[in-house]
Amino acid sequence: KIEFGTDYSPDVSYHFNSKVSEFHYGVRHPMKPFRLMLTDHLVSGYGLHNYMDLYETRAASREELLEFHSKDYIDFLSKVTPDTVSKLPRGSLEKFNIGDDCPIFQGFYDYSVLYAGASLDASRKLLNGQSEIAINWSGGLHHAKKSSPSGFCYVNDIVLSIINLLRFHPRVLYIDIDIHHGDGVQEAFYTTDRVFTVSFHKYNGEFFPGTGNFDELGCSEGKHFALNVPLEDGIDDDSYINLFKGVMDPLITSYKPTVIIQQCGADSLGHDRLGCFNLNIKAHGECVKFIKSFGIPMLVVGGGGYTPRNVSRLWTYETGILSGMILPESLPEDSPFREWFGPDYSLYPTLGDLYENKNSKKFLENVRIRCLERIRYLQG
Ligand code: VJV
Ligand code: CA
Ligand code: ZN
Repeated sequence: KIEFGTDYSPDVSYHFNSKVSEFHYGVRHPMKPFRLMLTDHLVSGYGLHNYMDLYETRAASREELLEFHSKDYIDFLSKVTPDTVSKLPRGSLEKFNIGDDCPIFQGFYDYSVLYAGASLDASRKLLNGQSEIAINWSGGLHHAKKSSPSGFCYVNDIVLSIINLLRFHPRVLYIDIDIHHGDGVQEAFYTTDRVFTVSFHKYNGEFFPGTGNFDELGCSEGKHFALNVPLEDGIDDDSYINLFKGVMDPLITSYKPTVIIQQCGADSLGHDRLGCFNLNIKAHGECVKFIKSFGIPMLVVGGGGYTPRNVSRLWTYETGILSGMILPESLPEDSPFREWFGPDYSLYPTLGDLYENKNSKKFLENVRIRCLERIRYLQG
């Protein structure tokens, strides 16, 4: 049933370790690593595993984490457990921002080094030319800082991979379509022109993490090498795609990145438990397809996404796009967890009908024009 597309790519690697999907942030916590298990079952149910190079990933080493994170912080992360966390001296939880968003759950360090190891493995495949596209759906944890966790993210696999790619790549482009601002990645490369960061996100000054206004554009050497695209609730497929292509096309043409990292947070889909956009799976996927069409080596990571059945549909659909395989709309019949996908059993059910679109045509046109003015600075 699965067919070769005209853009079938033989050099796609898929990096996963099913152990990451077995961790729990806590019963009512919105981040569910189990969504990665659902995704992997759909990907293999469609037979996509036969058209990619599969790698079971290993844990990132302490030395690799120290390329970005501070020694203090990694010492703390590697030692603290749910049993010891309650016995820590007052102030140390505050110091490291431990709380409801980033709980110390059983095995959280093993979980963190596994998703980071997968992104590092993926970046290595791109560096040595064995892959044109490398995929790690367990990565994309864009909020983690040098010395603190933030927004469900403990270590920043994206920053670590970019640091690795910078060993041989002169210009790295980071694209973030999670509904939240990619603050950790932006901050890490705010003063360099060798990494261009762009994030599309909901912004009103309050929505987590509170940053990502248009006026954050980088500083010193990095001035004009950060771009923020703040959006209102309820953006729909056509508005998002038009804006995304209208900005990314001139940006890629001017910046000429030698490698691209795309963060594909699924919380920008309609019906997400934390999000408030109206995107359908095909529209989100269209953004990935568009970036792929430039033919630049790509590292593709996951990120947010809090309605597990739709997260797994999206990342399966995008795995199809990236490998250049065409997937039938009806989900594989003999797949475990099939009951999660009823009553439609479709790869792309309608999701974009929940919120009123608060982004007027005028507002979006203004955002687009202001982005283009910024991009013009790149040509000097
Ligand atoms: O808005 C916040 C911060 C608070 C303080 C902590 N409380 C729990 C929530 C409000 C101000 N945090 C956000 C973090 C979003 C992280 C997104 C991560 C990504 O998608 O960009 C990348 C992976 C937030 N929004 C919703 C929640 N936290 C939330 C956290 C919970 C929860 C319900 C909602 C934590 C535990 C439990 N319920 C049981
Ligand atoms: Ca974003
Ligand atoms: Zn998010």
